[in-house]
Amino acid sequence: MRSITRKIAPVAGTLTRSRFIAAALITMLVPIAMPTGSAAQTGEVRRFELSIKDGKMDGGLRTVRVVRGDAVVLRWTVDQPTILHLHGYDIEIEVRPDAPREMAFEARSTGRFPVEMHGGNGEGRRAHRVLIHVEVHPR
Ligand SMILES: [Cu+2]
Repeated sequence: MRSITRKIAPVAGTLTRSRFIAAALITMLVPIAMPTGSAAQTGEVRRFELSIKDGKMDGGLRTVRVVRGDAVVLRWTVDQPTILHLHGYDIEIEVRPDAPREMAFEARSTGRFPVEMHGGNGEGRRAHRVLIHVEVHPR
Protein backbone atom coordinates (compact mmCIF):
# COMPACT_ATOMS: atom_id res chain seq x y z
CA MET A 1 0.00 0.00 0.00
CA ARG A 2 1.16 3.47 -0.80
CA SER A 3 0.45 6.36 1.43
CA ILE A 4 -0.74 9.51 -0.20
CA THR A 5 0.79 12.62 1.20
CA ARG A 6 -0.09 16.11 0.20
CA LYS A 7 3.18 17.93 0.25
CA ILE A 8 2.32 20.14 -2.65
CA ALA A 9 -0.20 22.32 -0.90
CA PRO A 10 2.14 23.76 1.74
CA VAL A 11 4.83 24.36 -0.89
CA ALA A 12 2.34 26.18 -3.10
CA GLY A 13 1.29 28.22 -0.12
CA THR A 14 4.86 29.23 0.53
CA LEU A 15 5.35 30.25 -3.12
CA THR A 16 2.24 32.34 -3.06
CA ARG A 17 3.40 34.11 0.08
CA SER A 18 6.87 34.83 -1.29
CA ARG A 19 5.34 35.98 -4.56
CA PHE A 20 3.16 38.36 -2.64
CA ILE A 21 6.17 39.75 -0.84
CA ALA A 22 8.02 40.13 -4.14
CA ALA A 23 5.05 41.95 -5.66
CA ALA A 24 4.87 44.25 -2.64
CA LEU A 25 8.58 45.02 -2.95
CA ILE A 26 8.27 45.74 -6.66
CA THR A 27 5.32 48.02 -6.01
CA MET A 28 7.42 50.00 -3.56
CA LEU A 29 10.49 50.11 -5.80
CA VAL A 30 8.90 50.99 -9.14
CA PRO A 31 8.01 54.63 -8.32
CA ILE A 32 11.60 55.21 -7.19
CA ALA A 33 13.03 53.66 -10.36
CA MET A 34 10.78 55.69 -12.69
CA PRO A 35 12.05 59.06 -13.94
CA THR A 36 10.11 61.70 -12.04
CA GLY A 37 7.11 62.61 -14.14
CA SER A 38 9.06 63.69 -17.21
CA ALA A 39 8.34 60.54 -19.20
CA ALA A 40 4.61 61.09 -19.03
CA GLN A 41 4.96 64.64 -20.33
CA THR A 42 7.13 63.85 -23.34
CA GLY A 43 5.37 64.94 -26.49
CA GLU A 44 4.86 63.26 -29.82
CA VAL A 45 6.91 63.51 -32.97
CA ARG A 46 4.97 65.75 -35.33
CA ARG A 47 6.03 65.77 -38.99
CA PHE A 48 4.81 68.25 -41.57
CA GLU A 49 5.49 68.10 -45.29
CA LEU A 50 5.64 71.63 -46.68
CA SER A 51 6.13 72.67 -50.27
CA ILE A 52 6.87 76.06 -51.79
CA LYS A 53 5.96 76.71 -55.41
CA ASP A 54 6.47 80.00 -57.17
CA GLY A 55 7.21 81.79 -53.90
CA LYS A 56 4.03 80.62 -52.16
CA MET A 57 2.90 77.72 -50.00
CA ASP A 58 1.66 74.93 -52.21
CA GLY A 59 -1.85 74.15 -50.97
CA GLY A 60 -2.06 77.35 -48.95
CA LEU A 61 -1.26 75.94 -45.50
CA ARG A 62 -0.94 78.87 -43.13
CA THR A 63 -0.63 77.52 -39.58
CA VAL A 64 1.09 74.47 -38.12
CA ARG A 65 -0.22 73.63 -34.64
CA VAL A 66 1.75 71.60 -32.12
CA VAL A 67 1.85 71.19 -28.35
CA ARG A 68 4.70 72.17 -26.05
CA GLY A 69 7.12 69.27 -25.67
CA ASP A 70 6.44 67.89 -29.15
CA ALA A 71 9.37 67.05 -31.37
CA VAL A 72 8.57 68.99 -34.53
CA VAL A 73 9.92 68.26 -37.98
CA LEU A 74 9.12 70.62 -40.84
CA ARG A 75 10.24 69.07 -44.11
CA TRP A 76 10.58 71.59 -46.92
CA THR A 77 10.48 71.05 -50.65
CA VAL A 78 11.13 74.01 -52.95
CA ASP A 79 11.13 74.78 -56.66
CA GLN A 80 14.02 77.25 -56.43
CA PRO A 81 16.87 77.83 -53.98
CA THR A 82 15.31 79.32 -50.86
CA ILE A 83 16.43 80.53 -47.44
CA LEU A 84 13.87 79.76 -44.72
CA HIS A 85 13.89 81.24 -41.26
CA LEU A 86 11.80 80.12 -38.28
CA HIS A 87 11.62 83.09 -35.95
CA GLY A 88 11.61 82.66 -32.16
CA TYR A 89 13.44 79.36 -32.43
CA ASP A 90 15.80 81.12 -34.82
CA ILE A 91 16.42 78.25 -37.22
CA GLU A 92 17.59 79.16 -40.69
CA ILE A 93 18.09 76.68 -43.49
CA GLU A 94 18.86 76.90 -47.18
CA VAL A 95 16.88 74.53 -49.35
CA ARG A 96 17.55 73.53 -52.92
CA PRO A 97 15.10 72.07 -55.42
CA ASP A 98 16.97 68.75 -55.69
CA ALA A 99 17.33 68.28 -51.91
CA PRO A 100 14.43 68.76 -49.48
CA ARG A 101 15.57 69.74 -46.00
CA GLU A 102 14.17 69.61 -42.49
CA MET A 103 13.81 72.03 -39.64
CA ALA A 104 13.80 69.84 -36.53
CA PHE A 105 13.30 71.21 -33.04
CA GLU A 106 11.70 70.53 -29.71
CA ALA A 107 8.76 72.87 -29.08
CA ARG A 108 9.98 74.30 -25.76
CA SER A 109 8.48 77.78 -26.04
CA THR A 110 4.78 78.44 -26.51
CA GLY A 111 3.62 81.13 -28.88
CA ARG A 112 3.09 81.90 -32.54
CA PHE A 113 6.19 81.96 -34.67
CA PRO A 114 6.48 82.89 -38.36
CA VAL A 115 8.52 81.01 -40.91
CA GLU A 116 9.81 83.54 -43.38
CA MET A 117 11.29 83.20 -46.81
CA HIS A 118 14.31 85.43 -47.17
CA GLY A 119 14.92 86.76 -50.63
CA GLY A 120 13.70 84.73 -53.57
CA ASN A 121 11.76 85.69 -56.67
CA GLY A 122 14.25 88.43 -57.49
CA GLU A 123 13.23 90.38 -54.38
CA GLY A 124 16.77 90.45 -53.03
CA ARG A 125 18.43 88.87 -50.03
CA ARG A 126 16.83 91.26 -47.53
CA ALA A 127 13.23 90.70 -48.48
CA HIS A 128 11.29 88.74 -45.85
CA ARG A 129 7.96 87.13 -46.53
CA VAL A 130 5.88 85.10 -44.06
CA LEU A 131 4.98 81.68 -45.43
CA ILE A 132 3.40 79.96 -42.44
CA HIS A 133 3.05 80.31 -38.69
CA VAL A 134 4.01 77.65 -36.17
CA GLU A 135 1.75 77.73 -33.11
CA VAL A 136 3.03 75.99 -29.98
CA HIS A 137 0.18 75.51 -27.52
CA PRO A 138 0.46 74.74 -23.80
CA ARG A 139 0.12 71.09 -22.86
CU1 LIG B 1 13.37 85.96 -40.99
